[in-house]
Amino acid sequence: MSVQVRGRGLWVTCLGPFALEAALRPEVDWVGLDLQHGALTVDDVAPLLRVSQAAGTPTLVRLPSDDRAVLGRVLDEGPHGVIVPAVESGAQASAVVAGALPPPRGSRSTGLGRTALGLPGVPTGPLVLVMVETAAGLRACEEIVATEGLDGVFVGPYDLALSLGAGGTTEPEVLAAVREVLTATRAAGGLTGYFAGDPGLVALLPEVDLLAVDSDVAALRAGVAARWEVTR
Ligand code: 3PY
Ligand code: MG
Repeated sequence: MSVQVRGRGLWVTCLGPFALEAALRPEVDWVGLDLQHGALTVDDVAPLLRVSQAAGTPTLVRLPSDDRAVLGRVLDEGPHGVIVPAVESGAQASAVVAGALPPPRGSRSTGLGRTALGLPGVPTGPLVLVMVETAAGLRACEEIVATEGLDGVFVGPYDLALSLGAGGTTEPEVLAAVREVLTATRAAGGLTGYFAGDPGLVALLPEVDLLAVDSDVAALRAGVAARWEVTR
């Protein structure tokens, strides 16, 4: 069973299961568990998936790197998809797909994990997404989006801005680069997405399939600030 994951997502970097349960309001369409930055580790994935899957909220996991051992471990837990950071060539994207899919499409090993239990709400056909977020990834964008078996591309505007030597994500050069990746991805039939973290950025970019609105930490701080402001 592969799944539809679309809409506005919450990027989770530090929440435990109870806090995630509290954060999963109806307007949160999907969750991104971030294993690259923040406080989560691979051991946090299964307890957090239990919460999000009980709530019926599709959940993607952003991996720390393209390490296929970690990729396999995370996929065994049954997320709705994975996002592999900083992919810079078609060959690297193909290797990610091969590591994510079992034979005959790939070479991922099988074993007893949550996916093997046939649990309701646990997908067996996860999405495979890669991130374009460097100048090299941008140059290789056409070959990356053409990768057989790849479901889409998620843009990292913050790393992309750093890699392009730009002052911030809303600089014209960065916006043009993000638009270029989104356009190429859509033309290849893939899912498009990016991490926003700034409503100003969302206003300047086209609509995408997967919009990571902001992180749990940012939402927590904004919530505290708003509550304290009204009692000033
Ligand atoms: C980036 O913008 O570089 C990201 O990876 C967002 O998560
Ligand atoms: Mg990044």
